[in-house]
Amino acid sequence: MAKQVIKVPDLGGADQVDVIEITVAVGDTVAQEDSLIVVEGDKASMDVPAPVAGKILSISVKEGDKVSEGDVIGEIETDVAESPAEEPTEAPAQEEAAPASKPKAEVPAAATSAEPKEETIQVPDLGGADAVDVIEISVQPGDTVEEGDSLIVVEGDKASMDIPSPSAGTVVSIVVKEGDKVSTGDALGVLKVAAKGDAASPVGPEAAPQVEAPAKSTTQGESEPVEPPAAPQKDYQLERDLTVAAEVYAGPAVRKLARELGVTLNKVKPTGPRNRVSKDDLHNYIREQVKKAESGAVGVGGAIGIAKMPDIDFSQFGPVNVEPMSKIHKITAANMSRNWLNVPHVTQFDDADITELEDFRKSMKAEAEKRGVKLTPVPFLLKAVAAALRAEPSFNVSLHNDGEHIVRKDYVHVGMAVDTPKGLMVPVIRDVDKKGLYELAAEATELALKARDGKLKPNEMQGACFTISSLGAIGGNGFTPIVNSPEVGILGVSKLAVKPVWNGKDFEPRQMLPLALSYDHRAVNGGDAGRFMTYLVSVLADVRRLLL
Ligand code: CAO
Repeated sequence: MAKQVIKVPDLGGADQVDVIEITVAVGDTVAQEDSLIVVEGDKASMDVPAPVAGKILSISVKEGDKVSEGDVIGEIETDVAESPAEEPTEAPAQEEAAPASKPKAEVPAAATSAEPKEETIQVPDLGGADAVDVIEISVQPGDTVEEGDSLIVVEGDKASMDIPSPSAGTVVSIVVKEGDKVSTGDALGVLKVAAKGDAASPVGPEAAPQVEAPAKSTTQGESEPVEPPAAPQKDYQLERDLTVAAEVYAGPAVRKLARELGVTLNKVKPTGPRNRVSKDDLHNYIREQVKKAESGAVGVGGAIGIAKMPDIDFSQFGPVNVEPMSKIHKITAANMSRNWLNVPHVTQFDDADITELEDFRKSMKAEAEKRGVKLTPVPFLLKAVAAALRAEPSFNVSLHNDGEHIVRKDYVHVGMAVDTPKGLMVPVIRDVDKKGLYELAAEATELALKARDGKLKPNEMQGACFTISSLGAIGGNGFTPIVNSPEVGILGVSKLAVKPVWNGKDFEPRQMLPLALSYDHRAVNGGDAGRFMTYLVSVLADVRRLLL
């Protein structure tokens, strides 16, 4: 057994390519040349294969990272005992593994004429790969191309790559078609090279860049830097799209275009050979989507299109005054639509018997006032919700945006909806489970005041696991609150009412607090919610349970 560091192989001069897929997990056993990760640059995507057979000990990169040749991507335990002195990171297998990444330093057959000149376009050095498939023809005769524009896309066993135009000019002819097999040096077509004042760019295998193809050779020998993709902010949606898209057959140019247009490739109907998505497929997809959106059609059996609301001139019905919405109101409206449309809501109702809680609260009111705090039902609700989140940890979760993971939280921060003149604000009380009732009452009052004065800081409105929305002081006997996603649930509290409750012998007047629990049914099931609500109601019915 020997441990071997796995490094990124020669990328043909490309630098800082994106890791778009991790194809193995720690503990996986792989054969030599099995794909470990997939990287993608401006013009090509390629697998980074296992240099040897063995067991994956670690993977030190993640999707979205940028890597360059020689970067460590993980460790593998090989079956073969190696000499300790041997540094095995540049295993020979890598050479084969990156077939398209070995540029040859051949001298270009440079054209030096200043006149426009027709030149044969040849397949560049494919790094030893032979008879690769032509999977896409990106240009047609008459097209004007810039140096570096993709002419055709080829695909071998381990990588697909664009064959870029060696010079700026006009495509005279393309002599290959999709499905053909080509090798280094094969003629692809003829290019009329634009006149240049200086020596023209080389034409032929030597000139073409390899995997990443950044080397738009200039006379100074500069290479143009690989165009960095959009700044990789932490965007779960993008990560998920990349993961899904990585499972689709498409050339690098198509992938790049899809990324720019925000299209998830697996939604596009492929028409190319081997179910490959072409640029035309992508354009057709976008055209269809635009048509659907414009017609306002409601989709059947697939994505739901939402019919646009008609513009109505209300003044035709009577006098009106049209006012601008506050910024908070606009943000709230956008968030409500987003949450309402994205989160499959279920709302469960119950009444908590808070007769004893109310007796206790009222008996403590004077003492609380001496301490400068107002003891309303809200601090009790905060404390009870925190206890329920701890007692039912399956409810203290969020659905990860990738739709494949559940985030379990070991903290209990609770949001509290506050009605302000400018709109709804939701300050967050942190570590509610660790705070006493007076402390919670003081904090709730302070945050509500800050919210009404517009003085909440952004970090005072972030990080809640759950929200309480209390309309108890206003009225009503029930409402269905909207989950403040990515939180898992929200408790709508209505006005306390004295109701007759059967105690087994008689109807007894009890102070009943109507509760409505809305939750994200993707993240939790009805059973979790039922247990959460039952526990919550039992704690509110007997606050001594909070001490247990
Ligand atoms: N039933 C009956 N009375 C209640 C009650 C309930 N469920 N909850 C509170 N009350 C009483 C309080 O005890 C208090 O009475 P006293 O003054 O006699 O003690 C009175 O109503 C007013 O309470 P409050 O509003 O000062 O304080 P609170 O702790 O109940 O609420 C806060 C604080 C910030 C939650 C509240 O002021 C608020 O803004 N609520 C609106 C939230 C909202 O808009 N939700 C909807 C969101 S979705 O659109």
